[in-house]
Amino acid sequence: MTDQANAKFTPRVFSGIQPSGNLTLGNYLGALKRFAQKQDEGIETIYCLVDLHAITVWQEPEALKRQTREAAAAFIVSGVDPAKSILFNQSQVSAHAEMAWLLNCVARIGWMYRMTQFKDKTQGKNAENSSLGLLAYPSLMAADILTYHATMVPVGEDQKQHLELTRDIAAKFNHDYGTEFFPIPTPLIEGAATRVMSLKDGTKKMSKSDPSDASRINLTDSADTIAKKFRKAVTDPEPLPESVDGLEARAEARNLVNIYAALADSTPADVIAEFGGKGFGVFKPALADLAVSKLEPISREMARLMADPAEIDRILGEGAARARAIAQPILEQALDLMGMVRSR
Ligand code: AQP
Repeated sequence: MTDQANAKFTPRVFSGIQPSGNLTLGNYLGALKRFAQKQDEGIETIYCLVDLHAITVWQEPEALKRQTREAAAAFIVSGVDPAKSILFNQSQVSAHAEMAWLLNCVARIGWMYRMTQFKDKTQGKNAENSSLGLLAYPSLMAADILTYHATMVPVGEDQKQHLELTRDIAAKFNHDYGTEFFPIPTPLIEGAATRVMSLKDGTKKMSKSDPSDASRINLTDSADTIAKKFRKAVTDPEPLPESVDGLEARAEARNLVNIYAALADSTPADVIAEFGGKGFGVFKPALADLAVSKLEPISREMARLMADPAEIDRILGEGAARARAIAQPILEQALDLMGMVRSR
């Protein structure tokens, strides 16, 4: 089935974030900010805190609860309105885990071993000793998306391979059961900051689980910390180039320019037009000021929402009930198609 065949499905956006730590500027620019934009385009939007994915690596239980509520607060502060979008945590809708099992029986083990995220996360360690869940992570992600018949998935560049796998799993299910039951979802990888890189190493993505806190901007960082982290960001000694092409071989400089462009809702060319020829002594403070002006209200508002965890839990519970109403009938149909007796 081609993407065109998705025409028979209601346009629907699904995406998720792992509550596996402090959300970063990468999560904000690559995902959260765009989630709110999609909602405001009037498309049906479903957003999920994927706590079942988070436990594929060890999570301290109390910390996981706090991080889940904090991530929910980050969604809301970034413009995801729980009255317009469905916002919930994955473990409250059991259809995700059930659909993941069905898809585990469709997907092939070799597909999982080929995933670069699995390779990255088990690098230097014994892959055999990682959780079975970490290997099956992409299959659960496919279940998240397909259980809602989502047609569009806004993600950062790092999730592209997992999205391709989701498409392969959907196509194999459709082929094996002679049906056009699942849409073939389209990844939406757009904007200047689809891959925000570490502030310490321009070849590594900014990640909430990086052992170095200095490598990332957390959404909960204070203004002083944000300014200090940008000041200390690794760069080369050259001034910024006069054209975007000059950023090609300069990963760290390119990263900071992309971050500036994404925060300012402009383009790298606009940033170069303003700062080309200037040194980092000028550019870094300007970037820090811009980042603080955008992120400080977010961290302040997140702290305010976190003061009322019961209200966050209520929002997530309400979102889960709405999500269940969509997911359960689709799961039932998938079970039926696969030959499971359904008592009515
Ligand atoms: N550095 C990034 N630049 C752009 N987008 C990013 N995303 C993550 N990091 C960047 C996007 O955020 C969404 C949620 O990602 P996730 O938290 O589910 O998992 P991840 O991609 O594995 O992010 P992390 O921060 O690296 O988490 P950990 O360290 O726990 O594995 C996705 O759309 C992702 O593309």
